[in-house]
Amino acid sequence: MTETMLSILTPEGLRRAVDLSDELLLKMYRVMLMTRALDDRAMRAQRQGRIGFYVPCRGSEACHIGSAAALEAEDWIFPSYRETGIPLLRGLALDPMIAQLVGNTADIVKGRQMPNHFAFKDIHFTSISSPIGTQITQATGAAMAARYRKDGRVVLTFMGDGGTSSNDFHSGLNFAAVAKAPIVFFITNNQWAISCPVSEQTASETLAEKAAAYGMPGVRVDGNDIFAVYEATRKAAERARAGEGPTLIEALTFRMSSHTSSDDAGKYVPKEMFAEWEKKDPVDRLRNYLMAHGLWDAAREAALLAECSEQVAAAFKRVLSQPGQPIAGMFDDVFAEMPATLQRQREEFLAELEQLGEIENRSQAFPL
Ligand SMILES: Cc1ncc(C[n+]2csc(CCOP(=O)(O)OP(=O)(O)O)c2C)c(N)n1
Ligand SMILES: [Mg+2]
Repeated sequence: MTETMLSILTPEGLRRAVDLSDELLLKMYRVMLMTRALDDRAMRAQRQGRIGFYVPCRGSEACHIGSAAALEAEDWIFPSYRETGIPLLRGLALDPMIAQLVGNTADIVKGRQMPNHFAFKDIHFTSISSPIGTQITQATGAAMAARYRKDGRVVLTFMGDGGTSSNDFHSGLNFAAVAKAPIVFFITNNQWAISCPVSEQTASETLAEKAAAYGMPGVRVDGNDIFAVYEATRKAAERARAGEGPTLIEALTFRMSSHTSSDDAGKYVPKEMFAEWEKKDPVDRLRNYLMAHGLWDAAREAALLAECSEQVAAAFKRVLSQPGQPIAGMFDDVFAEMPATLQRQREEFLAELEQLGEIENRSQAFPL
């Protein structure tokens, strides 16, 4: 079974009208450029040893920015780990994101999560978890709760092509469909799960067709076409909010980077693939549309590029100027009242550190 792929944006314009205001288009474009600037700078900061680890999202900006833009601000996002643009779309400043990468005193989770594992409750963006697929069942549970509470909220959860092989994929989709939970399952099919190509991930022709087995609609979209992504998600969210249950969206895109800062995709992704997808860059495609429709020009492009890179550089500088987490803090926030045994360990540990003269010499380097 092969579904046709929803694609709306062509080099000549739109195949059909989409209910998307110029204002929102320009906002999404701005967030895409800011996300790229953050992505580039974060990778450089990792190479410079300023942060320990980063997960680039280059190439999949239209997938997560376009789909999140189709939701309401109160709706919950259960991310995978490559949805860096969503907090920015929801108005979060750069500083808390960068602080999470650095893990110093500016970080709201006190450096206790792995870098790039953001969690921003105020903007309804739940914590990223490393184990593949766990967010799918968590998101389903949250959507079922929303249905019981009748709070009108929709949940949008992301996973990669590799994530569709997880046990949570089955449990999450099955429960959600049976319970008619208000959830949108969004697969960012970037064709690779680290070095495993999608052809070795599944024998299904498409990932979207897996929806049929669960009794929900499956839609395949061009993931580098922000109009198609927005439109498919808007429809799925509308359906979810109307009590009609979940939808599975597969967005076809390409990871225009390595898996993470610890990987080198040049060792296993064919060079021609990079060249082919470079021509379909989602940021270029939206820019071309905006320019062709008089919504953008070269001067505005240059000004915005400069602004994004200055803002990201300034935010990194502000965050990096903050002190590291106090080492004794690792004993905090575990018990409401610290047990005597832990108290003793803490004192012994501090006495030992003092003896070694290491208390003042804490570096902020991440031990990877
Ligand atoms: C349960 C589990 N198994 C293996 C890993 C190691 N791992 C981290 S990312 C990844 C690949 C995931 O690929 P995909 O779902 O396509 O997402 P992408 O990285 O392409 O965005 C793997 C195997 C893990 N984190 N969790
Ligand atoms: Mg993948």
